[in-house]
Amino acid sequence: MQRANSTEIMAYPPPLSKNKHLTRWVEKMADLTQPDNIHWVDGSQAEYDRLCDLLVDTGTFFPLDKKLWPGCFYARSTPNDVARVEDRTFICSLSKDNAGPTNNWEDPFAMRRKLKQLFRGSMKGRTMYVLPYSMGPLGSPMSQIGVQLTDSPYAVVNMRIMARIGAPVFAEIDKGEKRVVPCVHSVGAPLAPGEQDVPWPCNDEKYIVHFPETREIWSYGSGYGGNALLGKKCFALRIASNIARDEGWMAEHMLILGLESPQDETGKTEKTYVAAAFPSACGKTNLAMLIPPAGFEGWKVWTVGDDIAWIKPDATGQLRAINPEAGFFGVAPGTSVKTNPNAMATLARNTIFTNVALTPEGGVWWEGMTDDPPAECLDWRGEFWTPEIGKATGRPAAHPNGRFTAPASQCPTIDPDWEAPEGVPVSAIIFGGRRPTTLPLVYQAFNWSGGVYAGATMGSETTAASAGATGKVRRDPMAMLPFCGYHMGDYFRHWIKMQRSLSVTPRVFHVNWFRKDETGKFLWPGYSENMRVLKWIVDRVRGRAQGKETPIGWTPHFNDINWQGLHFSRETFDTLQAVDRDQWKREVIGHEEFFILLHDHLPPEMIYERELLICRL
Ligand code: TSX
Ligand code: MN
Repeated sequence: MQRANSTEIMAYPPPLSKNKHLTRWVEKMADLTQPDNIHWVDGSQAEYDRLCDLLVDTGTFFPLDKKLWPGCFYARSTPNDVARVEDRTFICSLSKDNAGPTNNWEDPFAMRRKLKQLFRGSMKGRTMYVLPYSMGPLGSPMSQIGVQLTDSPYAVVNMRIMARIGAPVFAEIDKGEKRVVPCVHSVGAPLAPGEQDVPWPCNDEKYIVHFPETREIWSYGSGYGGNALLGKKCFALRIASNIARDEGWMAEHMLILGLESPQDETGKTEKTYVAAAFPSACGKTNLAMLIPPAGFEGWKVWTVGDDIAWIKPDATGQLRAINPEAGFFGVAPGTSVKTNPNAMATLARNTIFTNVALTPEGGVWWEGMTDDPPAECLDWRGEFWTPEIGKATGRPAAHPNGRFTAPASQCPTIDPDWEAPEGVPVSAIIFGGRRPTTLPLVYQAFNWSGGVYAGATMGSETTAASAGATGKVRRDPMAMLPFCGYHMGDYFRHWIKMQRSLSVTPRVFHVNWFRKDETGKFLWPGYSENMRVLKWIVDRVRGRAQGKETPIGWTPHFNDINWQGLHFSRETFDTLQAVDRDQWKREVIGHEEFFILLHDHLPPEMIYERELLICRL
């Protein structure tokens, strides 16, 4: 051991785990990163309160008004640390071929050398938190455990909302029955003795690194969201997708919701669960918390999760899903009582806001929250902002990626079974995208491989908020492009193979809330009205609704949809559902263009499906 005082550091507070592997690894990492203290996270409310006080003292947190926003805190990041950094995200598999062309790859041995160099002394002057977490309900056979070493108390308090953490997880680790995924995180801003800390420490140089074979995560230089809350994208998607492929299950970028019918004559209701994948900016959280419109009296929509689904066949061959998370890390701008009243109720208390605007009353505000902006506020940079200044400079008050971290348990529509250890049964999988043309409001794939093809070829129009040219289709298979921890072609093959372990195959659908007419107007009102589409999906799953056969799949007849409470013309419906053969011929060329990138790993089923589609057109 290099440092004479390392056992001293370990002595107080005492390690909360007796697991020798764990304690030795913590010691080894402390020797590398040289923190001043080691804090074993127990996950208690008292500890959370103390950490929030500490964050207030260092200027990271501002406590919001206790009457307006009880238990809420406000944080601002530095302007160079506002989002996930995809170009600094690496999948360091042993062979480059395993990472595939859609991931950044570096040689794992070279990367380890680089990381050792970066992490050497990186926690000087700070406390290293030993943060154990369970993705999924504690003790569920579908849950997975990680331990994140981090020098960011901001990461710890966010993780307490987003995952199950602390002493009960150490107890689970000490049983020794489950794999533990080691995660090391440093903001990369060591402090010299006596040096004053800044509100948001981070480093210009960032590395978000995954070692899929050894199931390890190393994150350096960022304190923000997906870069720092390692249980979320890094573990629950990139590492878990590798584990899932090896073990025969699926780690997906999907929301999960339950649709409950009104009571029948005998008082019984029917509950149908669906999982849905959408690229960013399609309103996934809004759909997960949907409120049925007029005409759907007695129907209930239940929220299980808004971002990630772990889906596994049970002993009978039925797919079951858990939400591995315990909170919502949602985009604030655009969220309002009009677009998502359930989200607004969820984030009304015990929530952490990052990079939104701060009002003089000690409240938060963001674009789209209310019709009228506050007369004045401090923007996400901490600068004085008025609607006039906003107009003149074009600067929004909240960062477009400003976030809320809120406990899922506070969602008014949280499903009674959202923490069921065995998960909920999944009857349908929905893919979707933001497509101004070509794709109808809804269609059902003919079968599983047709559904996998629909997911593999899905895409979304690039918006002003996304990088690159606006108005082009960006392919984002199963919404997993930035999150699949191995070769995308092998991922399609895994999807195809999953069917063999199923006794009932979930039905697969594609939806598009965003089709426009020639004048650029949205053809579909969206939001609550999407319930009408979900109801058709339920009816198809239950074998009740007739489908209309088209070249791309089954679509609803006008009268298969419940139109009660909405004036919607048959003519607009026909435009919305039209399958235009010429547009679709261009579309398949787009599929081919994307497939070329993956050709040497593409499962033959994808080629066959494309050929069959061309023949039907
Ligand atoms: O979240 C959205 N959903 C899903 C809701 C359950 N949004 C917001 C997307 C950005 C995150 C939508 N925007 C949806 C939608 O279904 N649809 C649209 C497009 C749209 C926007 C405004 C109108 C209609 C459609 N307004 C009027 O028709 C008045
Ligand atoms: Mn997501």
